[in-house]
Amino acid sequence: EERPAAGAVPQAGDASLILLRRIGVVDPSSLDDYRAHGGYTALRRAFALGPSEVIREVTDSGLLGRGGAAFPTGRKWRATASQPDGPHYLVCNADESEPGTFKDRVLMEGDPYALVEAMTVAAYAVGAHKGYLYVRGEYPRALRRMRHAVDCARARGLLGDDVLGQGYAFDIEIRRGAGAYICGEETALFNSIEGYRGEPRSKPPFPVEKGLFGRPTVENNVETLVNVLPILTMGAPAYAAIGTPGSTGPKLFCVSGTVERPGVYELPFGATLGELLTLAGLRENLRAVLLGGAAGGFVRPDELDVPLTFEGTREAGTTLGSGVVMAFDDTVPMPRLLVRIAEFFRDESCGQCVPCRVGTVRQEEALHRIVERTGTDAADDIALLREVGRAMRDASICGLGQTAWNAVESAIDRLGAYE
Ligand code: L3W
Ligand code: SF4
Repeated sequence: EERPAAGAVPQAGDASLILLRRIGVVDPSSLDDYRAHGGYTALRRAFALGPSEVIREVTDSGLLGRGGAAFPTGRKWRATASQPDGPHYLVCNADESEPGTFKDRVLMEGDPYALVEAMTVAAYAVGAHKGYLYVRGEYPRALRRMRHAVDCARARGLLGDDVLGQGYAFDIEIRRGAGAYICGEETALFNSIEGYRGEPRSKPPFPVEKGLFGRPTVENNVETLVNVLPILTMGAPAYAAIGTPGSTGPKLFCVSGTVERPGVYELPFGATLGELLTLAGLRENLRAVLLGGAAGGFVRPDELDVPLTFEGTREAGTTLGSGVVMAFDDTVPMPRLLVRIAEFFRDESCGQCVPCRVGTVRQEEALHRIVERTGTDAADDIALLREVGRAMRDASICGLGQTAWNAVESAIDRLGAYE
């Protein structure tokens, strides 16, 4: 089996890495190699602590969800574990589809047993005996490696009726997505697993109460779960000392666009955008950086000192999202780029609610008109974009519609995209 795509992890082999430390180092097909590189020490510690103490460690670590919304993981686990009526489920969201996001692919391709172990820890903590891993359909290599890892773990008693001989039953079923961005929304993902159309449900009730098959469910992103391993092996205080008080631990950043060395980078929270881009080989004539993906926002070249934390990017008027950092130099035509983002949202809207179904079409039309008029008087269309954008943000059912205007708005207000 091949190693991860060349160049996917420019820091590969760096001993100071935490989340990426085994990537490009271990043989991703070998359970023995995983164990030889520290695998399964976290699960042993989890069994020694017991479920409630595992949740306490995760809470004390300050871990926030890495899928984009930064919800406290410990709170989510505690809320699920405290639901009296089971069965409880664990779902790992590996439907990584945000444009410019490719960190979970690298984790699954390069260190698949880490995710199997992390899912087992999470399931044990919340009392789930069944876990689903929902892998993006366009990730065939990740899917293959995860399937192999799950099968080997089961064959060696690390999944199944008696995990590690500790009397705890847990198994993982892998599901493959079929190409819809919206199935990464947590409740659309439940519908997809249950065999229904991938349409988001209204929240509340939150999945911690009524999730998969209407049962208490923890759904976490791949990177979120993988963080639980160092939290258990190094202990919550040591983990929480990494990063900033508001954003603890290490973070993966997906750097793409006009840089010399695109790829997945690991840095502690709090490094600045400029530091990250310097590592990735910033080119001259930088025009803008998109943070947080299509649902995120742009920052200007004079804002590279923004700290890469959830709170720092929020203060700067954007979002860290799932860790997308897309650089654009001045050869990239910004109005065309915005049309492309609008096309994406129009295409991926599930159509269930009017603000998003109609709003994403109107947004794309207005942006097309602006491009076709090659810059002459765009004021009316910009006013329309603001009105439609407000309606989408306020009235859409889910994050797709609520964020579909973010990047366009920031390009207009911060970059002066049509001036
Ligand atoms: C219990 C409460 N649980 C919230 C849970 C909720 C969910 C999590 C976050 O994602 C982001 C957006 C983009 N009791 C709770 C509760 N929860 N209140 O916390 O919930 P929420 O609603 O804030 O966000 P969300 O809809 O899960 C929206 C990002 O996702 N995005 C795309 C991401 C793409 C990727 C990828 O490709 N890997 O992640 C698009 O919008 O950043 O901020 O679990 O149940 N009171
Ligand atoms: Fe579907 Fe868009 Fe409504 Fe979300 S906001 S439920 S994607 S139509």
